[in-house]
This record gives sequence, C-alpha cells and structure tokens, in this order.
Amino acid sequence: MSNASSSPHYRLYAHIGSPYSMKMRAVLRYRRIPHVVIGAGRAADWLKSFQQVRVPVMPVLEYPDGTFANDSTPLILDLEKRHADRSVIPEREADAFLASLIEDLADEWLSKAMYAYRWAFPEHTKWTGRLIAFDQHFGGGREYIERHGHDFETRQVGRNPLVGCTEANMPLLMAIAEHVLDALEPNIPMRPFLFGSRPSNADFALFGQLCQFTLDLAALEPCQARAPYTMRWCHHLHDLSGHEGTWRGKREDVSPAADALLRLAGEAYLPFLEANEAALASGAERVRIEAHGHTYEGTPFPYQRRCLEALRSGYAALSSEARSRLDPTLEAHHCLSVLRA
Ligand SMILES: N[C@@H](CCC(=O)N[C@@H](CS)C(=O)NCC(=O)O)C(=O)O
Repeated sequence: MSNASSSPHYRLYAHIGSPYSMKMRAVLRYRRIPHVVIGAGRAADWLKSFQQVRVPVMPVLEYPDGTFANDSTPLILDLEKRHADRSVIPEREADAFLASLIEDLADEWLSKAMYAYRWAFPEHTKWTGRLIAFDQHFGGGREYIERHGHDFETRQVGRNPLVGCTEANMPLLMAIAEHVLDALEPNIPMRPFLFGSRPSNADFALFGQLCQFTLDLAALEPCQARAPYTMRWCHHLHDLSGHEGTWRGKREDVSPAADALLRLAGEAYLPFLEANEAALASGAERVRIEAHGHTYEGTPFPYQRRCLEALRSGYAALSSEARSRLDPTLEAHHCLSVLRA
C-alpha cells in the first residue's frame, strides 16, 4: 500500500523508452512540480498503476492525493490548473492553439515514425527488446532481461501492422521524421523553442518522440547525420528545471520551425485525421492517404477522431481576433478547411 495520500509530491510511473513518459517528466521538471519517477526496476509498481486507469498506457501520474490519471495532453492541461508558475501553454491565444496542433502532430503522427524506427528494422529489434527489458527489469539479471526482452520484442513487432508500421508505409513514415527534423534543425541553434525563449507543450511533445531517436539503434545514425543540433537539443530538454525564458514579444515572430511544422500538418497529418474520421463514419476497415509522394494505409482509430474533434473545438473556441490573426497562416498551409469542418 503506498503512502501517497500523505505524500506532498506526484509520482510519475514512467520509462526512459516511452516518449510520452519523457514528455511528462520533462514538463514536471521544467515546471518544478515536486515529483518522483517510478521507473527502472519498478515494473510491479507501474503495472499496479495501470490498474488504476481506464486505458493502460504509460506514463501514469499519481497525484499527491493518491488519485491516478494518464494521457499526457490532458494531464499537462490539468497541471496548468493546479500550478500557476512556469506554464507551458503560450500566453497568446493564437500561439496556444498552434501549440496544441503541433503537440497533437508530435503525439499522433511523429510517433508513427518513432515506432517504425524502433520496431520495423528487423536487424535491430532483438537489441531494442533487450534494452527496454533492461529498463523495465533493472537489476533483474541477464537471463531474465533477455527472456523478457524477447517476449517484448515479439509483442511490439507484432503490433507493427496495427500502428501502420508496414513495409509499404515505410517511405511515408521516414518522410515524417525527416520533415520534422528538417523543420527544427536550421532553427534550433538560434531559437531552441517555438513560441519564444521558453518551452511550450508543443516543444515537449516533439521532444518526447525525438528523444527516442537518441536511443533507438535504427534512428541514431541517420538522425544524427541529418539533425545534429536537434539530437543534442533532446538532451537539454530532459531537464530544463533551471531554464528561464519568456514568451515571444509583440514584434517577434513564431519560430520558422512552427511554420514548417504547420506545413506538415496541412500536407499529411490533418488529411490523415480527416481520412480517419471518414473511415470510421463509413465503417471502412482501412484509412488511406497520399502525402509527400507516398502512401499511408492503416487501421482507423477512434482516439484519433477525438484528437480531431478536440482540435476543431479548440479552433471554434478562439476569439475572433485570434482567428483573424491565425486564419491566413492556417489557410496558407491547408489546415483551415479541416479545422472549420
Ligand atoms: N496518448 C497517450 C499515449 C500513451 C502511450 O501510447 N504510451 C505507450 C508507451 S510510450 C504505451 O503505454 N503503450 C501501451 C503498451 O505498450 O502496452 C499519452 O499522450 O500519454
């Protein structure tokens, strides 16, 4: 029985190999919210934490009052209500909306490239399985780790078709990673964050996925060669507890990286969300899009329909002033019609 109810801090059940775990841990650290991480070697505890939430996905956050919740996007928003300092939601309304769109793109689209790098390169998955089992069963001994590593690898590779990491989709999945790295790399040396000199929920979401590229064997070399500063940036984002910055000033534009990411949203991610919604509505078993000269075909998911609904209601809730500021950019990047639908 945990004594969390009398404990003044949060407990994050998390792993270094879990992108959303790293996103949440980085937010808690940056925001200086007292917490401990239940990770390496605490497999039994985080499995128990899964029993406290509706959908067993990582990370799970245990609140100081002993309640549990997961799903990083609403968790981050909930922490905003409970803690005032060092917010990660940009203060300008229009920027906050763009940040939510980029956060979503990172969580739901870049994540497919992350999964592909991790589990769709057969020459690497044996070691990936073992290394993640090492994290989960830290100190468990080589034999135990290797047995669990093999089981984990088998399970995760078996999920490739479900998450869209098929051979036919690989060119598109790799193009997602390349577009994101190319959006960030030229800007990161001068402007490490998208909406000023402090990090937003969008920066942390991108980081969550990208920091896995610094761990995964298939991603390491190509990403390092393509985007060395972005890879290094990931190591900084892990702990920005000492960072001080401001949101952008009136005369300062959003980073050109945000613009490039919006272009990616308009070319691929939002069309994917729209096709996903249409497939669910018509009962089609497959969702299919063309983007960047490649094809993506996969299983439709209700979770991603909810993502689209959330983006649309975020757009609909904007003040007319914010909307008139945003619309030309959204229109130029082919994002507007999907958001208005
Ligand atoms: N939308 C969730 C996604 C969380 C998620 O998918 N977590 C992965 C690990 S990174 C997971 O636990 N997958 C289930 C599994 O591996 O059994 C979030 O933002 O937190």
